[in-house]
Amino acid sequence: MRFAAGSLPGVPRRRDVLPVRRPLRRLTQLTMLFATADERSGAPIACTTSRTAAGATMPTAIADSDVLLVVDVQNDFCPGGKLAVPHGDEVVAPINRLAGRFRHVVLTQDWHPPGHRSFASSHPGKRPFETVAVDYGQQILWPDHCVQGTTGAEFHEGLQVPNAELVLRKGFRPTIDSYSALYENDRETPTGLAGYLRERGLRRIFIAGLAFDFCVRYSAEDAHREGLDVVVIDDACRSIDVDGSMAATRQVLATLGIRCISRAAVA
Ligand code: VGL
Ligand code: ZN
Repeated sequence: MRFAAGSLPGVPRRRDVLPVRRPLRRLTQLTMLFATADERSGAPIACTTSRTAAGATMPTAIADSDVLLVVDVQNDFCPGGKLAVPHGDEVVAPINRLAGRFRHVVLTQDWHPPGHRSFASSHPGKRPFETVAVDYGQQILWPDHCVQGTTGAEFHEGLQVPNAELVLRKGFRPTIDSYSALYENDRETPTGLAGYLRERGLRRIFIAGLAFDFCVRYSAEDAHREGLDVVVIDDACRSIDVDGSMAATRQVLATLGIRCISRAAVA
């Protein structure tokens, strides 16, 4: 099965997404082709970046009102883990370096109770990566992963982000999955992060981590919907790539005008 952009299983399509007015930039916005962050596919990621009239890529300077969101850099998403993302551990060192340059950093942690509804093992006769219909749409069934209190749910031991201000746990409600750091998969139940960012005056969010095509993607979409300026640092992400999910993610991000930039372009 292939999933159209905006209609991945586990997340219903929103009908109330309003276009957010982006500030007019003096730079020309061009859609560029970048090397993919996922070495399995070899396909390029279509990204939007900022270029000067002369054609030089403008680095994006980190400001005090920016936050780096580090998504789910946990053992179970790394090689050897229960839901290993290919090359997932390769994001650790780049994220450590990036995080030290941000004034504000938030970490997310996928944090499921045993027997979570998103686990294939909770659905007799179902196997991981099959889908089931749930209240909020189609849900991909995953191998048991990131179970609360287990080693698999811990951050990768190499992750060194001492300046992180908040660790946000998500996916702890037994019957609903939560890919996004802002809303659970019904796209209505808030995690509280949008309010936190708003109250703290953090208006631009850079996103890195695992997995590009699930938790990074939905965090980026929801942050954009909240009116935040969103930047995905694509070479500090890796993808699961289930049934075209990585291509669908590229398409959605490009359609929404969410910038994907490389680490090198973060000044
Ligand atoms: C994730 C699938 C299930 C992710 C979490 O972090 O992208 N994917 N739970
Ligand atoms: Zn999960």
